Amino acid sequence: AAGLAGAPAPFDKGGVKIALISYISAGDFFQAYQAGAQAQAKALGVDLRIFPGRQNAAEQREQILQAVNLGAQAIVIDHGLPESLSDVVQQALDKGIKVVAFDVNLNNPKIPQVEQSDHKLAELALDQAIKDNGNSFKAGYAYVAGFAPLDRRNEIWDKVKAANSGIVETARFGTVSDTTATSTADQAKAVFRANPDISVVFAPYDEFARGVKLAAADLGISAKLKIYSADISTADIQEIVEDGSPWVATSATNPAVVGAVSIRAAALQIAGETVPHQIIVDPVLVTQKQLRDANVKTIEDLAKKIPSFSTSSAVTASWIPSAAF
Ligand code: SR1
Repeated sequence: AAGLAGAPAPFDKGGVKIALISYISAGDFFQAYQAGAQAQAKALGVDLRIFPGRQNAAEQREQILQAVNLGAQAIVIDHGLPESLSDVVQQALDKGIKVVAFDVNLNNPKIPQVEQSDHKLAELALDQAIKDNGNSFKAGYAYVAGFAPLDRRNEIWDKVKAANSGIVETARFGTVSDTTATSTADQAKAVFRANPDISVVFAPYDEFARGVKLAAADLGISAKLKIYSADISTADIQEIVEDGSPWVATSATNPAVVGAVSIRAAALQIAGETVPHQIIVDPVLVTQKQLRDANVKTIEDLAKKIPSFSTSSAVTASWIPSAAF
């Protein structure tokens, strides 16, 4: 494999292998995250092996062992259940393999943690919800405990409810699976039928928001509902700007940037450089009005309007070429 001119060893000679092991692969966020990781790996001349996730903890453990056996110099772990990972991750570390965690708390000082500033992400969406609806409304809340980003967003939801006694969480629902949006839609329909006074839904994962939007459309209640979410993709933008869409705001990073940052954190460690323990990619708030007013139809259009959306200064080095995506 060709080396990268001017880069430190082993990148100068090429042939570096990194494994990306996901817990979830379905959905726009995870596909864009993987595409960003792949683009950054290509720019670095890295052989990136992507192990698709199927929400299966046993399979993810097995994949970590496979990555160790195939000679990966670093492993990026994208989501997962910490309790099922710590021993196999320790085996990788013991063999000198570098590990990076994205959105899974592996609680190990040797493992840098990449996240999207989930607190800020939830704050941006909920500030907008209060701006639009005041601080007294009945809310539906889509949440599944045990996923680090959702748990961090939940901390802010709890704070907002505690600070605003008029915001009442009337129902909580949500499913994370290979059919998150449609399963969440089925749950949301039952929730809306039982609680016709819900006017706001906080759905801080785009697959949840799609499910809630689908349920509202099926029940014919889109006009009396407002959905606030996290994440963004081209398909999400189309659903947000559509006539009569109740999905009025989302706060998001560019997942491709987060993927690229994860690979850079792995590459820097392989090169023997120091990486901060916590690596944060900041989100921005995107409203339906902004998208409609600026005629934004795709992620690429959005990146042109908000240049900071396509880059992150986290974990860079002069020898690391930028990723093209
Ligand atoms: C089930 S966890 C889903 C979240 O992971 C990433 O942090 C995305 O932002 C998504 O909302």
